[in-house]
Amino acid sequence: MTEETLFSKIIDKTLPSDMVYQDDLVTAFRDINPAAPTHILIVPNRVIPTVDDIEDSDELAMGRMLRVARDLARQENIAEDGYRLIINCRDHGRQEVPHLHMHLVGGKDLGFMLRRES
Ligand code: DGP
Repeated sequence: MTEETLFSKIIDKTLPSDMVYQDDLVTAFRDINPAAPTHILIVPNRVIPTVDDIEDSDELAMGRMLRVARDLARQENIAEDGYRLIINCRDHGRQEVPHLHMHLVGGKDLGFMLRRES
């Protein structure tokens, strides 16, 4: 049996969320602690802990995540101004929830992505 995660409970609706999209492969819901006016998490329905755990057979779901991000950005009216898609991986990436997820963040100027080392 696949291990349950916080996000798999949101996917199967055991836990409540502000869900904005769901299909056979992916689910999207608003982040509980938004960093911008639009902050949506797009997750595969299958529990994939990190990017490093993606299998070849997940390719369709990974593509679906991007397609859904494009559509949700349009729905949220942030597509024209632009937005950022972020996937954190493990400790150095500061991944908190061990169920792969893509942040769709926008609705304001997000500044530079990372501080340069020099
Ligand atoms: P990351 O650091 O990339 O693992 O981001 C995890 C995100 O998950 C963080 O922005 C907050 C969000 N989050 C954590 N718990 C919940 C929850 O119970 N519901 C929702 N909607 N979002 C959550």
